[in-house]
Amino acid sequence: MSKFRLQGLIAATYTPLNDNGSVNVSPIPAIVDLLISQGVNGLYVCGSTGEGMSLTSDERRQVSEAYVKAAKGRVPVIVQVGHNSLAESRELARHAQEIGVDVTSATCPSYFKVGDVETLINCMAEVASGAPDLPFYYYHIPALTGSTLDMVKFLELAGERIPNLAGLKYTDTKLFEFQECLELNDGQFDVVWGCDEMLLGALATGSRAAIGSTYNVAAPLYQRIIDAFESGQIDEARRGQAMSVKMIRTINQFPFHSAMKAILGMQGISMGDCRLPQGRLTDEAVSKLKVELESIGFFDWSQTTVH
Ligand code: MN9
Repeated sequence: MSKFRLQGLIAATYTPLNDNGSVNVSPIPAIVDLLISQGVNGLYVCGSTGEGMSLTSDERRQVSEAYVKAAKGRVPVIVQVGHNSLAESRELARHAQEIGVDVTSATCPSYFKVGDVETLINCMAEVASGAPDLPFYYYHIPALTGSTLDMVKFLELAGERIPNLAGLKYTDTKLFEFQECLELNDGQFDVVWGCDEMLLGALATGSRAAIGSTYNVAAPLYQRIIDAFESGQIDEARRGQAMSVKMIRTINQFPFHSAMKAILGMQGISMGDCRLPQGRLTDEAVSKLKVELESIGFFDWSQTTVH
């Protein structure tokens, strides 16, 4: 595969739902315009953030189509197609390629755990072959899949077996492993950082792109961290990262993505609740979240005003 590279901040997008829990694609064009106006450089659709695993395959196709249409080629759209059924996953990848998605990505099966690198390669080869013309990123998220395999070994061996393997979405906190993956074979692979609260550490380690949920609500804060880091203002970058850590600690008191959807609501985008098993926040919890976010100045620094 040619050296495909993602760049900058990529929002792991949310899936808007109606009050009755059905998918509501109507706000997606406004969501995409807002994200782009806030400096977001790409969209990662139907991942953990987008509740991909809680949607039916038809809904996943519907949501992917809506994001591709809304992006209008302005930023790359990456669709997450992981599934416990590899046949279903491959079919979602095929659909993604058909509708003009730019990149596919997938978690590994997680009900039956993937116990060795060879098996992981066999699984991902099957999925990636559904969209052979698109770059493919394995979505490494051991906290959710339970698959804690060595990613350096995976890349070393998978590069030969998966022709369209571009790299990883790396959602773990092992900066040393992230660095090794980035530097493997003179930078053969694109390795995208997935832990928003450690973005600065990832930048110091060589990260060029990051995919995350909190870029939906505070992209300008993260852009300031990147700008400060790139211009050598490390104290300023650290101050920005500390604000992100505080924000995420505040949100983490609640079921995380349910709280994030409530925050998007406070910012003017009606997202509905999360599906079970994540569910909704009580009205009391939403009020508490708002008060605590106000107390850290979140609404002053999280977004830039667009005229
Ligand atoms: O994939 C996200 N991970 C999950 C990215 O949703 C499990 C992250 O962006 C986190 O939400 C974020 C906050 O912990 O780092």
